[in-house]
Amino acid sequence: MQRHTTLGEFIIENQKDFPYAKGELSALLSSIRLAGKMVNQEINKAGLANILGSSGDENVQGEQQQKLDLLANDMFISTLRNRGEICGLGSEEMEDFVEFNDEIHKESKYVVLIDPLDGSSNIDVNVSVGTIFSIYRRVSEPGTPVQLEDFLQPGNKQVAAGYLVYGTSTMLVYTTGNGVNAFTYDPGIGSFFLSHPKMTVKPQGKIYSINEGNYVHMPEGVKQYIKWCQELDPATNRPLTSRYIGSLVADFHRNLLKGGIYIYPRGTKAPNGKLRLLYECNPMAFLIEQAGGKASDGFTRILDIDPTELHQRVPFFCGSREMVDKAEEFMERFKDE
Ligand code: AHM
Ligand code: MG
Repeated sequence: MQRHTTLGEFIIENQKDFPYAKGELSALLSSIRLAGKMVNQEINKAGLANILGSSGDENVQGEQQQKLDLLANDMFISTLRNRGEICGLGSEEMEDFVEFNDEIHKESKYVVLIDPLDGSSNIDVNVSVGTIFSIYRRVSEPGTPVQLEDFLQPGNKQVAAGYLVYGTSTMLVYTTGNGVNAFTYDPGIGSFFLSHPKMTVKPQGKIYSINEGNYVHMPEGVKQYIKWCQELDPATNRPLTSRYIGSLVADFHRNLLKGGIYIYPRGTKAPNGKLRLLYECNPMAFLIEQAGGKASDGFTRILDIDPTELHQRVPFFCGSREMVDKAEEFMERFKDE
């Protein structure tokens, strides 16, 4: 019988990649796995459990919060609070970061940033959603209260990042800076198994993913890039294919597997686009670079941006390297229009 590696085994086996770590990062990844399983269970029965729909509240960014947004947020916070690996957490669903200051968190070295339920407008229609996470070592002294500066670190300082995609199957995909590995959940057994080791993204794919409903508000460089995608590719005699789910995790996951580019540009009404740097773009940028791809804001590498706010937004171009290069070429050429 073929031997399948579980996520738990994989995390332990790879602990040696962190010469300074004493197992806290491994334990933290295990806690994220646990919270992900709990969220997965809720999502699977969402249509039955009266947890679909809006909660009636808005988050700090003025977006409607879905009941499941809040449930997922609570599950991640309580799971991570119950264990001692982190000293604080920032989330899309909360204006300020939370500090974990009980005895067990006193010496914790890590902070987490999450989007607990990305693409949540897709839940009610049974379309894939996800959870995105990003992990940093704190820069302030352990034993003192966690600070905003612990969260406002550039993406190139992430020690790990990943996502769960709750799709036709549930998967956990993560990197600790040593390649990207993906694990598929077997609900019968209750474990994630390594299904996609050492993932790489094609340098050039056939898919472009962008909300074209925003076309008239897009920068000229993006409009011109879309036109370029729609021209016939001499190799295939077809234009590129447009695919847009509206869940970043699901669009990213498909493009990672098949090759493609995801773009959420700035618009006339959204000068920095929609996506948030710290818990959406940075983790995805870390993953795509680890898979051999590229992520930028159209001009600058995402991972080199110095954040100034917890919920900072940034235009996002992410995916196959040559496709992002080409999109940047158009951005540069039309930057004054
Ligand atoms: P969310 O975190 O509130 O769900 O918002 C982020 C989502 C992304 O998953 C997705 O790519 C994007 O918003 C879709 O936005 P739009 O509907 O404007 O295309
Ligand atoms: Mg999101």
